[in-house]
Amino acid sequence: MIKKFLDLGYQPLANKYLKSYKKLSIKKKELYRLTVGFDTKTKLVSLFNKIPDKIMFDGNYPYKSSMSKTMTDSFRKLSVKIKNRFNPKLFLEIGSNDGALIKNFNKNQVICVEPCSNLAKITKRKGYFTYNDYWDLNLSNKIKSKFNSVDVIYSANTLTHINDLNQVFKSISNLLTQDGILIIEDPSFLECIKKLSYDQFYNEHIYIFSALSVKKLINEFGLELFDIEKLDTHGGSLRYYIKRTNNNKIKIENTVSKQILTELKFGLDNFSTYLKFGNSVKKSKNDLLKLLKTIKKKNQKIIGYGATAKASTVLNYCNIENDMIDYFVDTTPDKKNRYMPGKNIKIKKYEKKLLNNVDYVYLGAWNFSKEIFKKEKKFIKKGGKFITHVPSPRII
Ligand code: JHZ
Repeated sequence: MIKKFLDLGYQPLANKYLKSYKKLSIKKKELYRLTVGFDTKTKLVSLFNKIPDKIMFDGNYPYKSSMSKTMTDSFRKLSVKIKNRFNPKLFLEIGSNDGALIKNFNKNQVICVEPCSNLAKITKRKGYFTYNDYWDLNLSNKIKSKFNSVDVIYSANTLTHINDLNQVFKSISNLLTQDGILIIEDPSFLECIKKLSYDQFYNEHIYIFSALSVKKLINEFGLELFDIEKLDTHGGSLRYYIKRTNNNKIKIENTVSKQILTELKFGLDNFSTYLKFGNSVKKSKNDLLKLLKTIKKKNQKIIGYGATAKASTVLNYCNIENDMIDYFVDTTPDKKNRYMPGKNIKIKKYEKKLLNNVDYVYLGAWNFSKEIFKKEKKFIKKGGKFITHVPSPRII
């Protein structure tokens, strides 16, 4: 049974940055209710309102993984790890985005799968074999008929974006060699609770995984966890290493039971933990608004840094308009001169000078705060301050 624990109100589609501001309507289905639930049986956290893939991921998808050094560094390190530990002859990435990971592999070793045509074009142009398609059984069969099987399948921040998880894992199992490895990485729900980062919820994040839910989910497909790595990326992620249950050549590391125990100790199998989280989110909203209003009363200027999908949730849930945040800055070319989803807040192409005469910078990309603080030493030295809502609204 799926029980509701969080209601983030009516929200626009994240990652749809309009060219000009327009008030969106519920009637025209430009806004939808963002409510989140916990399945007491499967322990899986999911949105109630699931938007079809084709609406979310089209040929104008703006997000590019390569825009953040933290991510390109993380992918470079991972590629070395994969080569050393698994040495795949054939490597497949589901959701290859702009090729931030696969650029570290040989072209003849890699198959890319990317539904957004603007992104698939980039890896194709770089010479990587790319299927511009959604991950499902049809595609898996198509790949099977050409390549037979794949040694390592990897997917970061993608499987949680697909409605039909049963088909996802069936299609993976269909293609993996007997000794094949599946590696997935996604934000950890435990970290999300600890950091009160409710902005991890937006239409694309249909599911938020925990080790508990992944263990149960993959079991049905003859798959099991054999290692888990904790990552700092995207506000705290888990990298799950998965093998076929009947593959006894690989040892199951104690990182798996350790993570599951930590999650159980924290109460991730218990609905009351989720209800508590939902109540704390309401307080976080009030505290953030209080903080922003106090600053604005002093006529000080606040801008946003990182026009993230996460920030879209915060702005719309807290109803933050351009009388509080003047504009956002972002390095992504496709977000330039667009508007934050649902809000009359413009996104300007990042330039250092846009931080001149700014008193406070709200961290839309709080998950990259280390990288941003390093870049903005001058702003900090001149007395500029940052604002975040994670883990509680405050000035840094
Ligand atoms: P970032 C997207 O979410 C959507 P978002 C998606 N659903 C998902 O799961 C995650 O990514 C992985 C900018 N930036 O990664 C670049 C700067 O401008 O937190 C990006 O637009 N300057 C697929 O949007 C944004 O911030 C900088 O110095 O919440 C970061 O977006 C840095 C470091 C970033 O993901």
